[in-house]
Amino acid sequence: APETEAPTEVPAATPEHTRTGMSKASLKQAYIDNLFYIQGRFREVATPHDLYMAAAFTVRDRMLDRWVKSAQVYKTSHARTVCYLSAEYLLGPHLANNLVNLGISEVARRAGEELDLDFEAILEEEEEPGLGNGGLGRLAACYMDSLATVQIPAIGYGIRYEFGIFDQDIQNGWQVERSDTWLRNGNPWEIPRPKISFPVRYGGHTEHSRDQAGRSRVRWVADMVVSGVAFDTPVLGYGVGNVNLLRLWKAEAPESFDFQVFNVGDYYGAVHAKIEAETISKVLYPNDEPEAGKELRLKQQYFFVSCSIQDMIRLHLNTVGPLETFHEKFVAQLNDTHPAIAVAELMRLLMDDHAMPWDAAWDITRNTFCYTNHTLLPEALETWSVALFERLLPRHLEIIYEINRRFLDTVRVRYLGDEARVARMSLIDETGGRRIRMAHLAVVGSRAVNGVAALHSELIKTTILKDFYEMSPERFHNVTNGVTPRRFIVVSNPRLAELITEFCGHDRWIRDLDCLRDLEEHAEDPALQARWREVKTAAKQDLALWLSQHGGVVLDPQTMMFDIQAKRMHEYKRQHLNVLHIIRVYQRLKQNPNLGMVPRAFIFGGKAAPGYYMAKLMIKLINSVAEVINNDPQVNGFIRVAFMADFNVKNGQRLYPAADLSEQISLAGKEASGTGNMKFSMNGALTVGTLDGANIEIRDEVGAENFFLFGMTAEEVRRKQAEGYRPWDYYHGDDELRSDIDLVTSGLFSHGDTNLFRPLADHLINQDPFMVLADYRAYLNCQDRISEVYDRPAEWDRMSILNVARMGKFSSDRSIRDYAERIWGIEPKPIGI
Ligand code: OX2
Repeated sequence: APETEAPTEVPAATPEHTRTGMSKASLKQAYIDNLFYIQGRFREVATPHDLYMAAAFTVRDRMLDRWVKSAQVYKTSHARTVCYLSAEYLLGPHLANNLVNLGISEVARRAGEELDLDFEAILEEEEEPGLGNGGLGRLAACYMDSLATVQIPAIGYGIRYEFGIFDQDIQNGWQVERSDTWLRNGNPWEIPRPKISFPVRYGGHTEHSRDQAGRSRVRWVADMVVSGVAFDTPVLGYGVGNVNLLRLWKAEAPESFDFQVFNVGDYYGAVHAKIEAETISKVLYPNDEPEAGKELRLKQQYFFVSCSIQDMIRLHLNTVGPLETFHEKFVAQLNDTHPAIAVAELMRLLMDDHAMPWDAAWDITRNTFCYTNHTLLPEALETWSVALFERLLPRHLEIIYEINRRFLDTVRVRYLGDEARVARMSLIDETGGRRIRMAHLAVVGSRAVNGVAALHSELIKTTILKDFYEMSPERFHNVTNGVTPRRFIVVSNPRLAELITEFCGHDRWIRDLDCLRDLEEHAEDPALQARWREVKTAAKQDLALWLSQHGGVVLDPQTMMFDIQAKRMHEYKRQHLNVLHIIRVYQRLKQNPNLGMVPRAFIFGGKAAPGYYMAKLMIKLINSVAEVINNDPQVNGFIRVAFMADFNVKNGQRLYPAADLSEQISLAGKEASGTGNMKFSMNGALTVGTLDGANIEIRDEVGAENFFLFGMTAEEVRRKQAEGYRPWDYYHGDDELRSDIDLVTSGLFSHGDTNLFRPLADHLINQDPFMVLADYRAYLNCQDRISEVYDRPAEWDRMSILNVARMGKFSSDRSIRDYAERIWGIEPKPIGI
């Protein structure tokens, strides 16, 4: 195509230029070419999806250009590499993020305009890969972004679920799940690697023998084989040449297996085997915390772990050589216990396939793995029945027994006669049915263990892993979680990003978030405050418009404070505490319609695990309260309630910029870290929160005076529980609380049905495991304070600016640097552009 652009543009484009060039002209030409050669379309007949695909391929080509260079440098320099093992990656839409990281958002937008494309519509067309449930999966995605940005060679290993987290509809106030079909229209970001595939075996038995040298050898004769095939997604760092790899495994029936069955004429048997194999990577388990305990889930865990470890061994043999140095080439981070079977799998591969003696294999294994714990909730700690293990992974069970035998001997020597301790620390829980404690396997098999926020890491040491901490305290660490400012500021809140850049005088903050401190000196500047407010109001307008178009709730962005709680639905996160506050305000307004109050929009978003009855009832309650309040003309000028259906990454990006107030109200000691708290605060929301998880550190950073704190501390919670917590005392001792709970069951919110919400109310009054009633009064008082401050805009804006200015610590870049320096011992490998 002839160049008609300004002289700074590349001259007459060669094919190479248009394929990877960053100028507007190259982008335009590449876009047209991709539409034609990949989608087989020209502009006039292209569907919106064709237009999106062409954009995605245009961006992908530019990433692949850098990817190849990264791979070459990593390979020839034998770079030490992090392997992040995670059953979940909650990636969110790729296109806008990749444009930002490539640094071509603006020029691409202009190219789009000149081609007469609707840029926003193209971005909207993307189906996000929702290969995770919530915080844990999103953390893995943030870490992939930061690993590339801080230039650490890394591979993310996981599962290419055909169906990710379900889509949530709200029907008649209830959650209805729809299957997520993100792959239906093809995924332009992944590259299938049919030649990178590994067999994964299940079942059967083991045969023990001795080789000629008299060493014992084990053969595992399995009775099922599936094949794991790699699908690679490039992950580009922001403003750097480094591209890392996200390698997700898809389960297929191995060809040879098919043929075997074919040869004996069992055609249907072969088809059945194929279906059974493919089932393994079919669907993501939709639980956030509680453990699923399903056989297919264990199959999934072993499936992706085995493929990943086999792949690491292959890479090592191809590049470095002898397996004795495996742990010098790789460090493998276990994202919770879901991949903990990796400890036994690496042992098995080193010993059985590579003839390594136990001690050498154990040395390598122990020096390869590190383990991150994400929860203290007892119901979320994974255990697998020994019987299931024996049936599915007989060889691994033997290895686990042997690890345990050797480990418990060291415990016995260290703590003479303390058999109770031995039983507590065992990898096998012998109380009740025999079960394998995956957290213990992960700890024993790892060089380092970490929690995800300061409080959480302390609690690990005093509760669930106390014995292990006492035995080897030097292996316990804290790495406070972080989130990527690229996706959660630059992509989702471009107006704020621009304003920050203007007042900081630079955009270095995007890769060095501590630079946001440069905003502090402007916190009281009326000029910044006015602009700050404009940006917030504009984001609220966007959200209000979107909500009115999706679900029909009308909110006033000019007058109303946007008070948002968006996260998985769970009793420990206490969405019902928020609802009790709404009901209190409602009752106050009904009693005194002339009550002068700051108008508020209470906005919720979050999915409930399909089998979690109480969480689903909370969704129904929120929607029922919304229906009554939003239709009551006496109050709906002051308060409105909205439930945003299908909270996912894309919808989260609409919420975070628009929040004035962020609800982080879990019972102290229950939320390991939380990361939504960081996303809101980075976008200028003030937090109402307990001293839980990363809230504590957020408050330390932004200053206690810029954070709305309420509620018991973890220590007070522990004491109250030990004394015997009696929620009914609170219920009977506080007239307003009683009246709010009674209103829930009065039938007002349920068209006269006094039974619908009874289980929820009864549970609060009688059990209240997450102490909603104990924190109720403190929460209300705090909320009243919040309304007062919101009435003083200059003060609120100042606090909001300071929150953003002091969020540097919560960049996932900082988390990754912490891991790299303190846990992995790994250096950046910079690759220029
Ligand atoms: C979540 C934790 O609940 C949350 O507090 C934390 O911020 C997040 O992980 C990332 O560390 N499943 N999800 C979590 O833990 C588990 C288990």
